[in-house]
Amino acid sequence: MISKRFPRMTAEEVAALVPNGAMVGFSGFTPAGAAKAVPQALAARARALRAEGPPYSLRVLTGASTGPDLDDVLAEADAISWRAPYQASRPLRKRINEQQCEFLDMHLSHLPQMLEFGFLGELDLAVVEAVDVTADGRVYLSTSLGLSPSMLRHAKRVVVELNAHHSHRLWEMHDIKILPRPPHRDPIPVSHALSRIGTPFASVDPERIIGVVETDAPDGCHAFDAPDAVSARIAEHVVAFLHDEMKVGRIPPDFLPLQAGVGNVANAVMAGLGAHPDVPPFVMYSEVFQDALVDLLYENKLLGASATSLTLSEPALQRVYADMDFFGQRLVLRPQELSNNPGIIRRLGVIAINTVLEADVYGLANSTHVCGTQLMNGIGGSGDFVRNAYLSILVAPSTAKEGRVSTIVPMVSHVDHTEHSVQVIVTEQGLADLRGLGPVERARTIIDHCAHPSYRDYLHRYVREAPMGHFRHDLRRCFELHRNLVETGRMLPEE
Ligand code: 0RQ
Repeated sequence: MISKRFPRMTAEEVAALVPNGAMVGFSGFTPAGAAKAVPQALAARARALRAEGPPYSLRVLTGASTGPDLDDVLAEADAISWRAPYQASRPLRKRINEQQCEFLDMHLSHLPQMLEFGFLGELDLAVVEAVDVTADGRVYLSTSLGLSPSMLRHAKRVVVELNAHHSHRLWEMHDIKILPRPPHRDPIPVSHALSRIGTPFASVDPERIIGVVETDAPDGCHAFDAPDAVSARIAEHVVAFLHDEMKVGRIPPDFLPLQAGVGNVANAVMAGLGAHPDVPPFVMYSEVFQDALVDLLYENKLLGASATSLTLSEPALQRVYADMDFFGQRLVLRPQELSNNPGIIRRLGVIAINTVLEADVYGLANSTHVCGTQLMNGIGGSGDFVRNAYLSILVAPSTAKEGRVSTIVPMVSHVDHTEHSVQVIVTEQGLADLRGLGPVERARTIIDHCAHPSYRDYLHRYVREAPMGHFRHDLRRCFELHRNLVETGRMLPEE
């Protein structure tokens, strides 16, 4: 029952209460469950104030990336001076790369604890989307949990955006627990992807709720394109590898939980695994639940999934809402500290599949910065999973920008994942199984199996001619390809 205790406010009334320089936390993990009305009103306020003269910008915290109604509008109004922990917005990215906005690129599982202990300063206001809020401060969140339970606990003031668009039965998927502070943490009793250990609602001190803003708006998550030839080929390699691993007993007959990053390749891999007749039904322990998984659940190929957000296109979300008796039991949404928890990922033996921008011939990988300087999105949850998975698989097309860029390079220009965490690299060219290989064999395997044929000679020559060492690297030439790209727009001259 939506409580009458809290005053109804307009988004503009809320925005008028937020001072320049405030730290504002918004719900949202991908566009799913993102606050929608207040960010737009804040952007309008920033524009209006700027026209009069005084500066106006905010420190913005969320669970992960958000939708166009949040990061895009605030960035376009130049209203973000500081942002964490992840973003995927073109206008915001531009401002970050032009140093108009500070960006903290963080492991998503770390964020709740950092907020708890005040590493990031005080949270002045939390604006959280929900489907219901009770007089005693129970907040029934919407399509993502992310950082919201922690923000509700720590924010000095809270505004609830009540979005009538969502199903009132979403709570059936929610499992919310905030971990006690270290050193008083017992083992987290999640022993299966679908274990439930908490409550279906988040809690807030009702005294801190200053108002409720009513909305009726979809999340606006995009549907994925049908897999292109490159994604489909990458998916084929991954699926064949996992199937072979099962045949030789390195994956048990009832399989292991899977995590797949966001994007077309991940979607294609999931569809490919689902279609393989010899891959048994499996569960997911992941971060986002996306479109391809809805059909897999109906086909009983996917037995259930743990995530922190329902990142579904509107038609897929409506299918879920129309059949909550079915989906409510098979999906568990958790706060990001638990969906991405390193201990649970290790305990369950998760197989993690994540996309990177580039990997080097030794298996270090860059997910975040083009040529070491230009932020793309951020590390997101990939580090939580890559570091702690039972099998960590990195995928990428072998080239980008119509072949002008090789994604296999002598040395990565920014390091997000080290060779210690990465077991398998896959491009459409093939799969490099790096387990048990030292640096020399790693380089040979990655170049021969993953690099595009037009870059293989260069890469082999680089390794052969580099000074001897445990790793062979030529410090004068290791970024030659990147330098060429910056200076000429391509890594190698046209043949
Ligand atoms: O450029 O946008 O101009 O077309 O990078 O590349 O191939 O479309 O791939 O959308 O899957 O994104 C790593 C960014 C891949 C993503 C990354 C250019 C390319 C294109 C995008 P355009 P694609 P995707 C958990 C998992 C980190 C977070 C993560 C990501 C654009 O997967 O952000 O894993 N990962 N989260 O042309 C120059 C290269 C390039 C390059 C690609 N080597 N050099 N440009 N591009 N490789 C989920 C969450 O945490 C929410």
